[in-house]
Amino acid sequence: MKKVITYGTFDLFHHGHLNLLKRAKELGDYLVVGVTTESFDINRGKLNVQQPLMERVRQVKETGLADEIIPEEYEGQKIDDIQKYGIDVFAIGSDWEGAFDYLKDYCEVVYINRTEGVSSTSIREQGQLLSFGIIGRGTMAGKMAGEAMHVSGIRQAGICSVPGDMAATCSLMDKSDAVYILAEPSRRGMLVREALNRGCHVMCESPVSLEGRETGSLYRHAEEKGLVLFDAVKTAYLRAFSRLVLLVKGGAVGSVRSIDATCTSMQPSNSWFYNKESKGGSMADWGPFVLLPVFKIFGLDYRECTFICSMDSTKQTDMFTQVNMLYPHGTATLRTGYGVKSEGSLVISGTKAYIYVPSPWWRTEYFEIRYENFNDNRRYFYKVDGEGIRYELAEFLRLIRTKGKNFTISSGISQKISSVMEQFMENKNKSFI
Ligand code: C2G
Repeated sequence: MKKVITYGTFDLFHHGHLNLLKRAKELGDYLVVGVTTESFDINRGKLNVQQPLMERVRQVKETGLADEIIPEEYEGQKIDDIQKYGIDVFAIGSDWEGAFDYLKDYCEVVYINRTEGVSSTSIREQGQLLSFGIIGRGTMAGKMAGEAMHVSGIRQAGICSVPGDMAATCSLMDKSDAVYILAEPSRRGMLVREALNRGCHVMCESPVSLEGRETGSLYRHAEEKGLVLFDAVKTAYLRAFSRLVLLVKGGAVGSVRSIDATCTSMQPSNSWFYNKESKGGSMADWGPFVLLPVFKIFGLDYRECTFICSMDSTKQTDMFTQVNMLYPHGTATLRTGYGVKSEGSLVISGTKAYIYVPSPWWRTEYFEIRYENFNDNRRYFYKVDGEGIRYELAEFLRLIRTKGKNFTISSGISQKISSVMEQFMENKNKSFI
């Protein structure tokens, strides 16, 4: 019996996929189809797959062409499968011409002519290409524009980089289905409201506003209008970070007693709003990042939150801030700084073990669970492509498409980040050094 194998994502199953499976089946007597898992697709940079694995498997099954369906989970699996299933022919579409010649050491490799004029990407984009405007300037605005190119389903509507030019800002909002807002912290709340009023979905740098109640009201406003308001703390959407949170919640380190997180850089990334009027500063920029693990792990009900702060006397903005938070069963020490050099690590200490995430933990690909006996230590790796912003962008698009709820950064977390900022700006429980 001649055994054939082929692989694919088979998202939004179309006649190109069907032709491919028919031709593959004709190459032998028995067809094995490998369907990619979500995590394998993310790893190879395919971020916009719309259907879950089991739905894609069902579609392949319904063709009646596959004798066996298996998940494709890791790089290098094809060689394992060829050996494990005794495969004679590996077949794949001609868009992969040459890419799998290395499998010729194991079986025959056939590239099947691709069906022209149809693809999952084109189906995804039909009539639902989201026009995306960027409001703000500085490194993140440029990075966002670059990363948007890696997420299919987005058409860039333009960038408005003149701070305070409301006419240009509103005209860009009117041309956009969704906007990314990276204005100075003091203007964000106002811009988010304007964008929502103009019917735009909004992705906003964190904090969304500098007042807890204002942020809460913006989320309610978005909900009433059927729009997505999305707090863009990109770390939350990195796989390493979300897996870390799941492990902690599952008890991997026991009960968590303390969280220590530090984010510092020598220069402010957006120096144009690093001044008193804009209310920028090390805490406004980095605060949401260091608060993220605390709110995800300890929850929102802290007992106390105090600040120790060092100010830049000319700009009258904070250069270094330490936040001390007290919870019923744990504590957090968070540090943010500009012009202060430190180890940008995250340590989560529990009763069984601790998690260590090396610098820069907010862009992490790697972390370790460390035990008393170092032989028990475990290491976790998750690749991050590009700037890592594409993952949050893909999630933003998914929420718009599915009208789903954001469990990664809920409106409650976003609102709490704003509340801490509000307390900080009002000099509540703040000492100066
Ligand atoms: N295909 C085709 N014609 C199209 C579209 C897709 O023949 N118009 C083929 C592809 O060449 C591939 C299969 O259908 O052989 C599945 O395509 P995708 O779902 O896009 O999967 P792909 O990303 O090509 O995954 O390990 C995964 C594989 O390497 C291929």
